[in-house]
Amino acid sequence: MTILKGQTEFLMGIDKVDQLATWLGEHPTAQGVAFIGRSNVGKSSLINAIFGKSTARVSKTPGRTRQVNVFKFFWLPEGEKVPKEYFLFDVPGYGHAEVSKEMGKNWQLLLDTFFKSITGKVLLLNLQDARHPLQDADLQFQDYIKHFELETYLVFNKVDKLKTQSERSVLQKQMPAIYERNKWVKQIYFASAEKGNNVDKVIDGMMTFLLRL
Ligand SMILES: Nc1nc2c(ncn2[C@@H]2O[C@H](COP(=O)(O)OP(=O)(O)OP(=O)(O)O)[C@@H](O)[C@H]2O)c(=O)[nH]1
Ligand SMILES: [Mg+2]
Repeated sequence: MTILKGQTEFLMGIDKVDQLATWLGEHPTAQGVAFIGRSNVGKSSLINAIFGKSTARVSKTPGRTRQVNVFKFFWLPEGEKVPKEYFLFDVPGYGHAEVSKEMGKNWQLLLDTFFKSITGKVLLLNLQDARHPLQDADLQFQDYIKHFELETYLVFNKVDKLKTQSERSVLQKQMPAIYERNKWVKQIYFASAEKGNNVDKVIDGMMTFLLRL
């Protein structure tokens, strides 16, 4: 069971609500995965770790790409000869303090359009920063996204940045609250897109979801 790395294809970046609605209307049965999370949390990095180097652009300037990026990826289930085709969505998230009100409104409409139309056939991978779990923007996003009843996995990324014992124990202490607050999500991972920790586990989780479709 493998994702055919290096064969993931960028299709388009969509920043207009009409265009997104049209695309979704033309792909009513789109299956796949969507990555969403605060700007700079490591969505593109995790996508690259899973789908092959330089699939998505990794930026050091947060919040530049305010569009839903659509990719196509291929996956060869065990025992099959022909790869299956799925969609991958890189959705640069919420928490851009610096954007204008107008841009913010358009963005909210894009998100509404997207989450309303993707069916139970798209798995949501919500990334958060392992150093700062349960931030306001993340909690607000979760309160919003819960209502769409999409299957959601939570990935706490950048665990490699927890270098000292005391940094790690801060996270340990928050564990009960993290699990309590996130009872509604299907899986919780602690990973590093950069160093590779638990990326294989995230891939396994994705596969389990796709196999069930
Ligand atoms: N140490 C460490 N750095 C990471 C990790 N994941 C991402 N980064 C770094 O964090 C920065 C942002 O990563 P991106 O993958 O561009 O983040 P993004 O969520 O796609 O950001 P936007 O596209 O702006 O929403 C880059 O400098 C990455 O190298 C990680 O697991 N560990
Ligand atoms: Mg990105």
